[in-house]
Amino acid sequence: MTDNEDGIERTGAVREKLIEKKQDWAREGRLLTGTTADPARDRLPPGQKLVLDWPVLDLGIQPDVRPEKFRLDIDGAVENRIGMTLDEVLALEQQETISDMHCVTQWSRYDNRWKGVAARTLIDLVKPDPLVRHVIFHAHDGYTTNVRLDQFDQPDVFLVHEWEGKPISRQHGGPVRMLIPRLYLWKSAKWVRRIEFVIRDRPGFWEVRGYHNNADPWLEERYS
Ligand SMILES: Nc1nc2c(c(=O)[nH]1)N[C@H]1C(S)=C(S)[C@@H](COP(=O)(O)O)O[C@H]1N2
Ligand SMILES: [Mo]
Repeated sequence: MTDNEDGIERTGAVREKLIEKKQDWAREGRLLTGTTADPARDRLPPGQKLVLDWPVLDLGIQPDVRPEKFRLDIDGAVENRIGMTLDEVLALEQQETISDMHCVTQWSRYDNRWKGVAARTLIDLVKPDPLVRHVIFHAHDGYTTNVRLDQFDQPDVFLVHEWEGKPISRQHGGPVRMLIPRLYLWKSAKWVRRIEFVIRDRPGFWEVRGYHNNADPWLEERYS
């Protein structure tokens, strides 16, 4: 158990062996079928298998983000930098969305019902500089991931806090995580603590370890 200056407890340890194995897979191009699919016609992206449960994947550390300790900073190259408590996030306009999830380790899960704040609502709040092209997500376990601004600014992208009518559990990144359903799930940061708008791209945890920068499951962009 570790506890640091943000007062958030973390249990577990970074699973170095697992991270190395996934890095090897990326180097070898494991799981690649070499095909693409058309999201207008096919629901399951190439090489994916449908699951009914919801697997848990992370680096091995699960932060215990108590609701009263939750803070979300949205900053970088923006007109209004903001910091919000959980109550302040919940006071923003809430929307429901249903989406599929696709993980690079080959599982897909259909029809997940979420509740949260649309990416557009966040963008309107902070007003990114016109030069901003990318968004970096920082999480409480030290995880980071990056997407292009145009991938973030989509109607199905949300900061979510409910799944199937219940608060998102700690193991799935609660109280609040990102949801970017049209990209492989590693782009959806659990335990998000900071959303940073940037002019120049900066690859995240998996992106520097051989995963694709763009991560479109329909184009099977698993590895770079
Ligand atoms: N903070 C954080 N977010 C993360 C990860 C992580 O290790 N830490 N793993 C990513 C990966 S690789 C996947 S597949 C999904 C898994 O989300 P789940 O555990 O809710 O299925 O979270 C993504 N977001
Ligand atoms: Mo993943």
